[in-house]
Amino acid sequence: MSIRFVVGLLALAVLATILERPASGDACQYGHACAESEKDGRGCCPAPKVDAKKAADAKKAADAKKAADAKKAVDAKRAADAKQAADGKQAADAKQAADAKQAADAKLAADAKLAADAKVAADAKQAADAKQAADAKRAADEKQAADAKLAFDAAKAAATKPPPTGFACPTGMVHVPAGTFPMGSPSGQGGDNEHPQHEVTLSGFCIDKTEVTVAAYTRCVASGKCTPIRPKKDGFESLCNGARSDRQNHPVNCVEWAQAKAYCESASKRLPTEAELEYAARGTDGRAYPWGNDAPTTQRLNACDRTCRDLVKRLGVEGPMMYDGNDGWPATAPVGSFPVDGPFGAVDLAGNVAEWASDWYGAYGAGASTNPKGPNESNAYHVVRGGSWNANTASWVRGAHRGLSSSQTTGVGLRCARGY
Ligand SMILES: [Ca+2]
Ligand SMILES: [Ca+2]
Repeated sequence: MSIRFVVGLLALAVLATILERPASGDACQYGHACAESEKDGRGCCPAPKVDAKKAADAKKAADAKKAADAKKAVDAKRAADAKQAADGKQAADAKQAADAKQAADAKLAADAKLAADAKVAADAKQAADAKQAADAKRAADEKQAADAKLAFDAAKAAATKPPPTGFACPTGMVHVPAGTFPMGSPSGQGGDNEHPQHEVTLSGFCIDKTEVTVAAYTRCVASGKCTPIRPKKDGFESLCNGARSDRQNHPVNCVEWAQAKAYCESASKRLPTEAELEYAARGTDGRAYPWGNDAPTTQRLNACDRTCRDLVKRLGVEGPMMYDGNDGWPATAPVGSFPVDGPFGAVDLAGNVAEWASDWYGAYGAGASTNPKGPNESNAYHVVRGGSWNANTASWVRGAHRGLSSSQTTGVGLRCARGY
């Protein structure tokens, strides 16, 4: 017998020993309890019976959980994706809105700038246009003023040309040469209607040396060129000279303006203008009265002296006197009774009767003028100048004093003028 054989025999003997060793309870495969009758020879319970329903439920539960987990995961992913998408959309929208706002702001700013630029340009153009217009207006005004001055100077030169060689005024008239004088009164002097004092240039003219007499007017009536005086029944008609044979050399009074005008025209003359009457009374030196600046006296004119005051008082009118004395005449005096020449030789330009001017009465203009003729528009009044026998204040017989009347009075007569 060989060694190998012997060893083999020994191994088999060991193995047999192991297999024959008795089983013990703690070596059972399954740990659950079972009936004694079910135990095998080693006292071990058989394999437990499988509970198919429980397993199926468990599996189902496991499957459900797995499915739920999967769904949850899917949902979570979907929600995450949705959120991401929403966030992306929100961000995109925000960006889009921001871009739109930026674009709008940029457009707004650009528009505003454009508008501002346009306004600046428009303002600049407007200013330039206004300046151009102002310059043009100024230039036009200057030209107009220069032209007007040239025209005025030319008219003045033409108006003030000397009389023809050898010219003489008709009998009974005095020559008043062309000239320029300050018409009206300086500010602060004289009546309100004597302002503004303004420069007047007159052509030379002839003016009656005296007021028109009753005799002269009566001759005109006889010739058919004048109408008879019709005294108003005002209580003073006894002082109208026309019906009095003893007053043929007194000034005609109670004469209407239209009658005075007709009388002058009958003699190829005209009524003097207001400016001519003032110039004839004052000349160029601005004197207050025809004789100068001394106050009126009984020696210088026929005005309302004591006898005049008494006369009018008898007729129902009480008033002051111009001077306390007797100038010789309670009412009118024969023309030329006070031979105190005015600057050009006419007499009675202050007092006796005031005299109709051709002008309608109106306010003075401020500008210089040549041969002014008064307002173009008619009104109720014509100008009378010089004051009269019933003037009871020195102011009324000043050369600048402006009287006015709408009809005949005992204190208004006339004298005539003519040009050449
Ligand atoms: Ca008198
Ligand atoms: Ca007079």
